[in-house]
Amino acid sequence: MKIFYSDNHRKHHPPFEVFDGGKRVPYLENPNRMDQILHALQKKDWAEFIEPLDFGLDPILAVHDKDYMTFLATAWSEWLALDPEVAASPDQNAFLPATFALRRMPRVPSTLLGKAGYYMMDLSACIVAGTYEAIISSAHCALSAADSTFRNQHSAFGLCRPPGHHAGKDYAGGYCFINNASVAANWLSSKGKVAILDIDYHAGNGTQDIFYKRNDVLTISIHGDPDFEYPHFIGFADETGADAGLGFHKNIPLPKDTGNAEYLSALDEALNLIKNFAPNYLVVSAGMDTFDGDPLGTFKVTREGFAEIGKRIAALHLPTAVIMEGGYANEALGTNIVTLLENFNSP
Ligand code: OKP
Ligand code: ZN
Repeated sequence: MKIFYSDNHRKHHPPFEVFDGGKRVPYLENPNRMDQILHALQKKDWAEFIEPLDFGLDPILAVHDKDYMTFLATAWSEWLALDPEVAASPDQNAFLPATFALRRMPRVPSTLLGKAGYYMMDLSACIVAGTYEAIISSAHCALSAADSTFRNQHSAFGLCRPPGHHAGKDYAGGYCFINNASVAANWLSSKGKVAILDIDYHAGNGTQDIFYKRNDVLTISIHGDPDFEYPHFIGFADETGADAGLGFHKNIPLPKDTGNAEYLSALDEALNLIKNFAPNYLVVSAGMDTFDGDPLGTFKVTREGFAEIGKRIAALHLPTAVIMEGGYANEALGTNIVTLLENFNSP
Protein backbone atom coordinates (compact mmCIF):
# COMPACT_ATOMS: atom_id res chain seq x y z
CA MET A 1 0.00 0.00 0.00
CA LYS A 2 1.27 3.46 -0.89
CA ILE A 3 1.66 5.63 2.20
CA PHE A 4 2.10 9.36 1.72
CA TYR A 5 4.07 10.90 4.55
CA SER A 6 6.21 13.97 5.19
CA ASP A 7 8.41 14.75 8.20
CA ASN A 8 7.19 18.36 8.02
CA HIS A 9 4.54 17.61 10.65
CA ARG A 10 7.33 17.84 13.27
CA LYS A 11 7.41 21.60 12.77
CA HIS A 12 3.98 21.76 14.40
CA HIS A 13 4.51 20.90 18.05
CA PRO A 14 2.75 23.38 20.33
CA PRO A 15 4.06 23.38 23.94
CA PHE A 16 0.53 23.07 25.41
CA GLU A 17 -3.18 23.13 24.73
CA VAL A 18 -5.99 24.52 26.86
CA PHE A 19 -8.05 21.50 27.87
CA ASP A 20 -11.45 20.97 29.50
CA GLY A 21 -12.38 23.76 31.88
CA GLY A 22 -9.23 25.73 31.04
CA LYS A 23 -6.50 23.32 32.18
CA ARG A 24 -3.15 23.84 30.46
CA VAL A 25 -1.86 20.38 29.47
CA PRO A 26 0.83 19.01 27.10
CA TYR A 27 -0.34 18.91 23.48
CA LEU A 28 -2.07 15.55 22.95
CA GLU A 29 -1.87 15.76 19.17
CA ASN A 30 1.92 15.39 19.20
CA PRO A 31 4.65 14.22 16.78
CA ASN A 32 5.10 10.98 18.76
CA ARG A 33 1.77 9.82 17.29
CA MET A 34 3.42 9.62 13.87
CA ASP A 35 6.55 7.97 15.30
CA GLN A 36 4.41 5.16 16.70
CA ILE A 37 2.64 4.68 13.37
CA LEU A 38 5.87 4.86 11.35
CA HIS A 39 7.54 2.34 13.63
CA ALA A 40 4.70 -0.16 13.22
CA LEU A 41 4.32 0.34 9.45
CA GLN A 42 8.06 0.09 8.75
CA LYS A 43 7.96 -3.54 9.86
CA LYS A 44 5.40 -4.40 7.16
CA ASP A 45 6.63 -5.40 3.71
CA TRP A 46 3.44 -4.10 2.11
CA ALA A 47 4.05 -0.54 3.32
CA GLU A 48 5.58 1.69 0.64
CA PHE A 49 6.50 5.18 1.93
CA ILE A 50 6.33 8.04 -0.54
CA GLU A 51 6.90 11.80 -0.10
CA PRO A 52 3.79 13.82 -0.98
CA LEU A 53 3.66 15.69 -4.30
CA ASP A 54 3.40 19.48 -4.20
CA PHE A 55 -0.14 20.34 -5.29
CA GLY A 56 0.25 24.03 -4.47
CA LEU A 57 -2.56 26.01 -2.84
CA ASP A 58 -5.29 25.74 -5.49
CA PRO A 59 -6.90 22.44 -4.38
CA ILE A 60 -6.81 23.70 -0.78
CA LEU A 61 -8.41 27.02 -1.75
CA ALA A 62 -11.14 25.05 -3.53
CA VAL A 63 -12.31 24.10 -0.02
CA HIS A 64 -10.98 26.83 2.30
CA ASP A 65 -11.55 30.58 2.39
CA LYS A 66 -8.59 32.62 1.08
CA ASP A 67 -8.51 35.08 3.99
CA TYR A 68 -8.63 32.19 6.46
CA MET A 69 -5.61 30.60 4.78
CA THR A 70 -3.79 33.94 4.89
CA PHE A 71 -4.58 34.18 8.60
CA LEU A 72 -3.07 30.71 9.15
CA ALA A 73 0.00 31.65 7.13
CA THR A 74 0.69 34.94 8.91
CA ALA A 75 -0.71 34.69 12.47
CA TRP A 76 2.49 33.48 14.11
CA SER A 77 4.86 36.06 12.63
CA GLU A 78 2.33 38.85 13.17
CA TRP A 79 2.05 37.81 16.80
CA LEU A 80 5.82 37.82 17.26
CA ALA A 81 5.99 41.29 15.74
CA LEU A 82 3.20 42.58 17.99
CA ASP A 83 4.28 41.07 21.31
CA PRO A 84 7.89 41.41 22.53
CA GLU A 85 7.21 39.04 25.45
CA VAL A 86 6.30 36.27 23.04
CA ALA A 87 9.24 37.12 20.79
CA ALA A 88 11.53 36.71 23.80
CA SER A 89 10.41 33.11 24.40
CA PRO A 90 8.65 31.78 21.30
CA ASP A 91 9.10 28.11 22.30
CA GLN A 92 6.98 28.53 25.43
CA ASN A 93 4.13 30.14 23.55
CA ALA A 94 1.30 29.11 21.24
CA PHE A 95 -1.11 31.42 19.47
CA LEU A 96 -4.77 31.13 20.50
CA PRO A 97 -7.72 33.51 20.72
CA ALA A 98 -9.03 34.91 23.99
CA THR A 99 -12.35 36.09 22.55
CA PHE A 100 -14.70 34.15 20.29
CA ALA A 101 -17.12 35.23 17.57
CA LEU A 102 -20.13 33.81 19.36
CA ARG A 103 -22.84 32.64 16.92
CA ARG A 104 -20.71 33.65 13.94
CA MET A 105 -21.06 37.40 13.84
CA PRO A 106 -20.51 38.05 10.13
CA ARG A 107 -17.87 40.80 10.43
CA VAL A 108 -14.24 39.72 10.05
CA PRO A 109 -12.21 41.84 12.51
CA SER A 110 -9.13 43.65 11.24
CA THR A 111 -6.88 42.87 14.23
CA LEU A 112 -4.88 39.68 14.74
CA LEU A 113 -6.64 38.68 17.96
CA GLY A 114 -10.03 39.56 16.51
CA LYS A 115 -9.33 37.33 13.52
CA ALA A 116 -8.24 34.54 15.88
CA GLY A 117 -11.61 34.59 17.62
CA TYR A 118 -13.35 34.60 14.24
CA TYR A 119 -11.32 31.81 12.62
CA MET A 120 -10.82 29.47 15.59
CA MET A 121 -13.56 27.50 17.33
CA ASP A 122 -11.68 26.32 20.43
CA LEU A 123 -8.37 26.34 22.33
CA SER A 124 -6.80 23.20 20.86
CA ALA A 125 -5.73 24.37 17.41
CA CYS A 126 -2.62 26.23 18.60
CA ILE A 127 -0.51 28.01 16.00
CA VAL A 128 3.27 27.94 16.39
CA ALA A 129 6.17 28.84 14.10
CA GLY A 130 6.02 25.67 11.98
CA THR A 131 2.26 25.19 11.86
CA TYR A 132 1.67 26.53 8.37
CA GLU A 133 4.37 24.43 6.75
CA ALA A 134 3.08 21.34 8.58
CA ILE A 135 -0.55 21.83 7.57
CA ILE A 136 0.27 22.39 3.89
CA SER A 137 2.34 19.18 3.84
CA SER A 138 -0.44 17.33 5.63
CA ALA A 139 -2.95 18.46 2.99
CA HIS A 140 -0.51 17.43 0.25
CA CYS A 141 -0.27 13.94 1.80
CA ALA A 142 -4.07 13.68 1.53
CA LEU A 143 -4.06 15.01 -2.04
CA SER A 144 -1.28 12.59 -3.00
CA ALA A 145 -3.32 9.72 -1.59
CA ALA A 146 -6.36 10.92 -3.57
CA ASP A 147 -4.28 11.25 -6.73
CA SER A 148 -2.84 7.75 -6.26
CA THR A 149 -6.30 6.36 -5.59
CA PHE A 150 -7.53 7.90 -8.82
CA ARG A 151 -4.57 6.95 -11.01
CA ASN A 152 -4.22 3.37 -9.72
CA GLN A 153 -7.92 2.80 -8.97
CA HIS A 154 -6.63 1.32 -5.74
CA SER A 155 -6.48 2.36 -2.11
CA ALA A 156 -3.74 4.54 -0.58
CA PHE A 157 -3.00 5.98 2.84
CA GLY A 158 -2.45 9.67 3.61
CA LEU A 159 -0.48 9.65 6.85
CA CYS A 160 -1.56 13.18 7.69
CA ARG A 161 -0.62 15.24 10.72
CA PRO A 162 -2.11 17.63 11.82
CA PRO A 163 -5.53 16.01 11.35
CA GLY A 164 -8.34 17.81 9.52
CA HIS A 165 -11.94 16.77 10.03
CA HIS A 166 -12.88 19.52 12.54
CA ALA A 167 -11.67 22.32 10.23
CA GLY A 168 -14.37 24.08 8.20
CA LYS A 169 -14.17 26.34 5.19
CA ASP A 170 -13.05 29.23 7.40
CA TYR A 171 -12.26 27.88 10.83
CA ALA A 172 -9.72 25.82 12.77
CA GLY A 173 -10.49 23.68 15.81
CA GLY A 174 -9.91 20.29 17.40
CA TYR A 175 -6.20 20.20 16.42
CA CYS A 176 -7.31 20.75 12.79
CA PHE A 177 -6.49 23.61 10.38
CA ILE A 178 -6.93 22.32 6.83
CA ASN A 179 -9.58 19.66 6.31
CA ASN A 180 -7.32 17.12 4.58
CA ALA A 181 -10.05 14.56 3.87
CA SER A 182 -12.36 17.23 2.44
CA VAL A 183 -9.61 18.64 0.24
CA ALA A 184 -8.92 15.10 -1.04
CA ALA A 185 -12.63 14.36 -1.53
CA ASN A 186 -13.27 17.65 -3.29
CA TRP A 187 -10.32 16.95 -5.61
CA LEU A 188 -11.71 13.47 -6.34
CA SER A 189 -15.20 14.86 -6.91
CA SER A 190 -14.07 16.21 -10.30
CA LYS A 191 -13.30 12.59 -11.28
CA GLY A 192 -16.51 10.96 -10.04
CA LYS A 193 -18.95 10.53 -7.17
CA VAL A 194 -17.31 10.49 -3.74
CA ALA A 195 -18.36 9.26 -0.31
CA ILE A 196 -16.57 10.26 2.90
CA LEU A 197 -16.80 7.89 5.84
CA ASP A 198 -15.56 9.42 9.10
CA ILE A 199 -14.72 6.78 11.72
CA ASP A 200 -12.88 9.13 14.10
CA TYR A 201 -14.39 9.09 17.60
CA HIS A 202 -15.33 12.78 17.28
CA ALA A 203 -18.00 14.12 14.94
CA GLY A 204 -16.49 15.36 11.68
CA ASN A 205 -18.09 18.78 11.95
CA GLY A 206 -15.80 20.48 9.44
CA THR A 207 -16.47 17.86 6.77
CA GLN A 208 -20.19 18.05 7.52
CA ASP A 209 -20.16 21.84 7.07
CA ILE A 210 -18.09 21.81 3.90
CA PHE A 211 -20.33 19.38 1.99
CA TYR A 212 -23.65 20.11 3.70
CA LYS A 213 -25.34 21.55 0.61
CA ARG A 214 -23.77 19.19 -1.93
CA ASN A 215 -25.23 16.00 -3.35
CA ASP A 216 -22.14 14.85 -5.27
CA VAL A 217 -20.27 14.01 -2.06
CA LEU A 218 -22.03 11.82 0.51
CA THR A 219 -20.71 12.42 4.04
CA ILE A 220 -21.20 10.03 6.96
CA SER A 221 -19.78 10.31 10.47
CA ILE A 222 -19.97 7.72 13.27
CA HIS A 223 -19.02 9.26 16.62
CA GLY A 224 -19.56 9.91 20.30
CA ASP A 225 -22.92 11.65 20.72
CA PRO A 226 -22.33 15.44 20.77
CA ASP A 227 -24.94 15.49 23.53
CA PHE A 228 -22.02 14.55 25.82
CA GLU A 229 -18.94 14.82 23.60
CA TYR A 230 -16.83 17.34 21.72
CA PRO A 231 -17.61 19.16 19.37
CA HIS A 232 -20.83 19.60 21.43
CA PHE A 233 -22.85 21.71 18.98
CA ILE A 234 -22.95 19.64 15.80
CA GLY A 235 -23.06 15.97 14.81
CA PHE A 236 -26.64 15.16 15.83
CA ALA A 237 -28.74 12.55 14.02
CA ASP A 238 -31.29 15.06 12.70
CA GLU A 239 -28.66 16.97 10.68
CA THR A 240 -29.04 15.41 7.24
CA GLY A 241 -27.92 18.08 4.75
CA ALA A 242 -29.57 21.16 3.26
CA ASP A 243 -30.80 22.39 -0.13
CA ALA A 244 -29.46 20.10 -2.89
CA GLY A 245 -27.50 18.26 -0.20
CA LEU A 246 -30.57 17.25 1.79
CA GLY A 247 -30.28 13.52 2.45
CA PHE A 248 -26.58 13.45 1.60
CA HIS A 249 -25.23 13.80 5.12
CA LYS A 250 -25.60 11.22 7.87
CA ASN A 251 -24.58 11.40 11.53
CA ILE A 252 -24.56 8.24 13.62
CA PRO A 253 -24.07 9.37 17.23
CA LEU A 254 -23.35 6.56 19.68
CA PRO A 255 -23.38 6.38 23.50
CA LYS A 256 -20.46 6.13 25.92
CA ASP A 257 -18.92 2.65 26.27
CA THR A 258 -19.85 1.61 22.71
CA GLY A 259 -18.07 -1.71 22.07
CA ASN A 260 -17.18 -3.68 18.94
CA ALA A 261 -20.64 -5.19 18.36
CA GLU A 262 -22.58 -1.92 18.57
CA TYR A 263 -19.91 -0.09 16.62
CA LEU A 264 -19.94 -2.65 13.82
CA SER A 265 -23.70 -2.49 13.45
CA ALA A 266 -23.45 1.31 13.08
CA LEU A 267 -20.68 0.75 10.53
CA ASP A 268 -22.91 -1.65 8.57
CA GLU A 269 -25.62 1.00 8.45
CA ALA A 270 -23.08 3.49 7.06
CA LEU A 271 -21.73 0.97 4.54
CA ASN A 272 -25.24 0.27 3.26
CA LEU A 273 -25.79 3.98 2.66
CA ILE A 274 -22.51 4.11 0.74
CA LYS A 275 -23.52 1.08 -1.38
CA ASN A 276 -26.83 2.74 -2.25
CA PHE A 277 -25.07 5.98 -3.19
CA ALA A 278 -22.74 3.97 -5.47
CA PRO A 279 -19.72 6.29 -5.41
CA ASN A 280 -16.65 5.95 -7.63
CA TYR A 281 -14.30 6.82 -4.75
CA LEU A 282 -14.27 6.53 -1.00
CA VAL A 283 -12.40 8.76 1.44
CA VAL A 284 -12.06 7.42 4.98
CA SER A 285 -11.36 9.84 7.83
CA ALA A 286 -9.47 7.30 9.90
CA GLY A 287 -9.37 8.32 13.55
CA MET A 288 -8.27 5.61 15.95
CA ASP A 289 -9.65 7.31 19.06
CA THR A 290 -12.60 4.89 19.25
CA PHE A 291 -10.01 2.56 20.83
CA ASP A 292 -10.65 1.18 24.30
CA GLY A 293 -8.21 3.20 26.37
CA ASP A 294 -7.92 6.32 24.23
CA PRO A 295 -7.51 9.33 26.56
CA LEU A 296 -9.96 11.40 24.48
CA GLY A 297 -12.57 8.70 23.84
CA THR A 298 -15.18 6.68 25.72
CA PHE A 299 -15.66 3.81 23.24
CA LYS A 300 -14.35 0.28 23.70
CA VAL A 301 -13.31 -0.72 20.19
CA THR A 302 -10.45 -3.25 20.33
CA ARG A 303 -7.75 -4.32 17.90
CA GLU A 304 -10.08 -7.12 16.75
CA GLY A 305 -12.67 -4.42 16.18
CA PHE A 306 -10.30 -2.47 13.91
CA ALA A 307 -9.54 -5.64 11.94
CA GLU A 308 -13.24 -6.14 11.27
CA ILE A 309 -13.76 -2.43 10.47
CA GLY A 310 -10.96 -2.64 7.90
CA LYS A 311 -12.36 -5.83 6.38
CA ARG A 312 -15.88 -4.47 6.05
CA ILE A 313 -14.84 -1.15 4.50
CA ALA A 314 -12.54 -2.98 2.09
CA ALA A 315 -15.42 -5.27 1.10
CA LEU A 316 -16.99 -2.27 -0.66
CA HIS A 317 -14.23 -2.75 -3.26
CA LEU A 318 -13.94 0.98 -3.89
CA PRO A 319 -10.72 2.87 -4.66
CA THR A 320 -10.22 4.37 -1.23
CA ALA A 321 -8.07 7.17 0.14
CA VAL A 322 -7.60 6.50 3.84
CA ILE A 323 -6.75 9.76 5.61
CA MET A 324 -5.26 9.86 9.11
CA GLU A 325 -7.27 11.80 11.70
CA GLY A 326 -7.11 11.38 15.51
CA GLY A 327 -6.01 8.67 17.94
CA TYR A 328 -4.18 9.51 21.16
CA ALA A 329 -3.40 6.18 22.85
CA ASN A 330 0.06 6.50 21.32
CA GLU A 331 1.39 3.09 22.44
CA ALA A 332 -1.47 1.32 20.63
CA LEU A 333 -1.73 3.67 17.65
CA GLY A 334 0.81 1.89 15.44
CA THR A 335 -0.71 -1.54 15.93
CA ASN A 336 -4.22 -0.21 15.43
CA ILE A 337 -3.39 1.53 12.15
CA VAL A 338 -1.52 -1.52 10.84
CA THR A 339 -4.50 -3.69 11.78
CA LEU A 340 -6.98 -1.41 10.03
CA LEU A 341 -4.87 -1.11 6.88
CA GLU A 342 -3.71 -4.71 6.49
CA ASN A 343 -7.24 -6.04 6.71
CA PHE A 344 -8.25 -3.32 4.37
CA ASN A 345 -5.44 -4.08 1.98
CA SER A 346 -6.06 -7.82 1.68
CA PRO A 347 -8.57 -8.86 -0.97
C1 OKP B 1 -9.59 15.84 17.41
B1 OKP B 1 -9.89 14.60 16.58
C2 OKP B 1 -12.47 16.74 25.13
C3 OKP B 1 -11.62 17.96 24.80
C4 OKP B 1 -11.57 18.07 23.32
C5 OKP B 1 -10.34 18.70 21.35
C6 OKP B 1 -10.49 17.32 20.80
C7 OKP B 1 -10.15 17.26 19.35
C8 OKP B 1 -10.20 15.88 18.78
N1 OKP B 1 -12.78 16.58 26.49
N2 OKP B 1 -10.47 18.76 22.79
O1 OKP B 1 -11.21 14.41 16.20
O2 OKP B 1 -9.34 13.39 17.09
ZN1 ZN C 1 -11.09 12.40 17.25
